[in-house]
Amino acid sequence: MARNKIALIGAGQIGGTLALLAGLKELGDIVLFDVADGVPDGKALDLAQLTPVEGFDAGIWGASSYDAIAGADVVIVTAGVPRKPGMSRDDLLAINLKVMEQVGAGLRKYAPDAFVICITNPLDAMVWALQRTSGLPPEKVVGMAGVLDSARFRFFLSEEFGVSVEDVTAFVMGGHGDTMVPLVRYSAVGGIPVPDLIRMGWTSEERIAAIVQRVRDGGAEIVNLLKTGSAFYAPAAAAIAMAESYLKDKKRVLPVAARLDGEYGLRDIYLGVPAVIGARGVERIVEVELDRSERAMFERSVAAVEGLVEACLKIAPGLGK
Ligand code: A3D
Repeated sequence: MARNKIALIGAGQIGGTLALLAGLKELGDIVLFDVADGVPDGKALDLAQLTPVEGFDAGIWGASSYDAIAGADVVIVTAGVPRKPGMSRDDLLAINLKVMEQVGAGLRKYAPDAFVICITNPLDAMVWALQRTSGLPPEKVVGMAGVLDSARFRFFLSEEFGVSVEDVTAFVMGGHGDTMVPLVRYSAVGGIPVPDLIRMGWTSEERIAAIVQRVRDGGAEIVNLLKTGSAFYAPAAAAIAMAESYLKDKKRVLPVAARLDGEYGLRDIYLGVPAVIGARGVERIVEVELDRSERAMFERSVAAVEGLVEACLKIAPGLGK
């Protein structure tokens, strides 16, 4: 059986880490694509030279033309520019929307059967645009944010309780950004819901509220420390977990930005929801019950994402059909 092929569009900080993790996990051969002259080739060569040391077999190549992604099973998209000082969110949106148009055309032509994971920000709008520009089936185009945001929540909870990260489950829904919805009620330690742990005196409501806020600010906390660039190890690991669930038909239940088609009363919008990821892509969206305050947070998040999509449509009205 031939190896799987994984194409990485964008060979920056996250792209390089994705290639390393995909290689170490032997998920398949890897193509790194980027418009920056020499960068994908340099990173691919460096990584290829790591394979004898780590002892895995994978072809790792750099590329600057889209034909190199032909036949990819999984495509992970990080192409774009980060927000620079003085640049508004709308400026960033306009630039990265253009990038999604290019990537979408490449996918449509060379990798129409791939499972596509978008990471480029602003996430929920970019994955929506990528599905539109590529024309790929919505169940095969998803965004990565919830796995990362939930991982941050899990890590902070594990620190709070002094327990293994393995035994902490946590759950973040909604759009990626200030309005994300960390769901305390659906987060647990060894199966014990966090509200029960508060009642048991393991922690307090105030401390959990502070953790929830830290999750919301998780990206900014790292940007402020790094000064240049944003988080890349954990975002890459999160996308690899999604790719692995698809390639191995694991049917993991992961929070992903998925296209809603009536779920949560919404249509034609990408939003972070729990979903079963298997060989058919998004195989099922889980509609969890939200209480009144969770619903209010979720609706704020929906409004924020709708605002971003409207901004995309102003720039590229053709995407609206
Ligand atoms: P960075 O290291 O700048 O890599 C981006 C790469 O994209 C660069 O190598 C560019 O040369 C390349 N690029 C730019 N334009 C194109 C194009 N038209 N075609 C192909 N490649 C192009 O950034 P990064 O890897 O740190 O982050 C990548 C993206 O992920 C950014 O948009 C971040 O904001 C986003 N991000 C999202 C999350 C989420 O949780 C959703 C977390 C962290 C980062």
